[in-house]
Amino acid sequence: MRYSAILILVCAIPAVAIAAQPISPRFSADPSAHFFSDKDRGQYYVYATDDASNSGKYWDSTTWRLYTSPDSLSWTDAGIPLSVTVFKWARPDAKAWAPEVAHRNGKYYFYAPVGGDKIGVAVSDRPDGGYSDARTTPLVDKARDSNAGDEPIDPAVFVDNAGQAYMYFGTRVPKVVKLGSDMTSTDGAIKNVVIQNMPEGSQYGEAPFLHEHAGVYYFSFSTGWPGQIAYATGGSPLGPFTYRGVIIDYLKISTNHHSIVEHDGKSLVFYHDSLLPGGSSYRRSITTAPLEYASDGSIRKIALDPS
Ligand code: FUB
Repeated sequence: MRYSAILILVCAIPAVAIAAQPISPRFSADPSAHFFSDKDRGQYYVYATDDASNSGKYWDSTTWRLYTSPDSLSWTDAGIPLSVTVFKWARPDAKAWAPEVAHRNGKYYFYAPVGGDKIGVAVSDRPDGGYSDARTTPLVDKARDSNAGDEPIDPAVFVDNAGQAYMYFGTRVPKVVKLGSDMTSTDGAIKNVVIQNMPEGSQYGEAPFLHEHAGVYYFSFSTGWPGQIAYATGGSPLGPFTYRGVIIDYLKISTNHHSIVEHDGKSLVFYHDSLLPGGSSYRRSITTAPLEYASDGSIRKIALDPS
């Protein structure tokens, strides 16, 4: 199914004001956005939690969803790239939450939070399906790994210029662990991410994300339930990071979750809201907006559609 997202730029100073349209008429959330230059054509890929197949009362879907686009404007629903049944160690009714995918070594690695207490990793030769469990055990397991935190969910993977991969995850206390070059093993201990100068009353909640821009590492995250998407910057992927501000303000739903992709000089933030008819905290929809930096490296806050 093809679907056009129309972004109307209203004003760019000091905030980016947009009237946003969901990228798909299907309820989905927790976008993990990428531009993969696979074979002869590059495309945007957005991996998502599938809110259309949950009960409507909780995030209890057991499959993930994928959307693709050649230009970030016209989107195709590419179906189910993976379901929890790929992992034999998981209960078949385990909830499938915010996914992440990384492209390396000519393969695609799908980081899958399963059941709220484990993160699995699956591998495929292609980005849109064919994934199989890359291990026979979870990559992170609350019951097995010390310092995995209360809820090892919301993985986000970043690979630095030296080829070192890092995985961020967790609720309430942000976590980071180095990945081996195989992308399917951890390398060393799970550490807490330190965010300095958090404003009074604000805190880390969930949905961590790391990207690099102009030599600076940006650690962004949701501040809770409901949450803002806030960000902090630092000189190393391991932190510490210093709080800088808000990218996306509170939504009318209980969660906020985003990712950032830079391609061809264009920076986009993807997040979920409840813009579709029938939308709610459990019936979310994915939208996107341009991400802009000021000359001091700060990120301009997205002005949300007031409707
Ligand atoms: O979709 C389920 C959960 O809601 C995600 O893991 C969180 O980030 C929040 O968006």
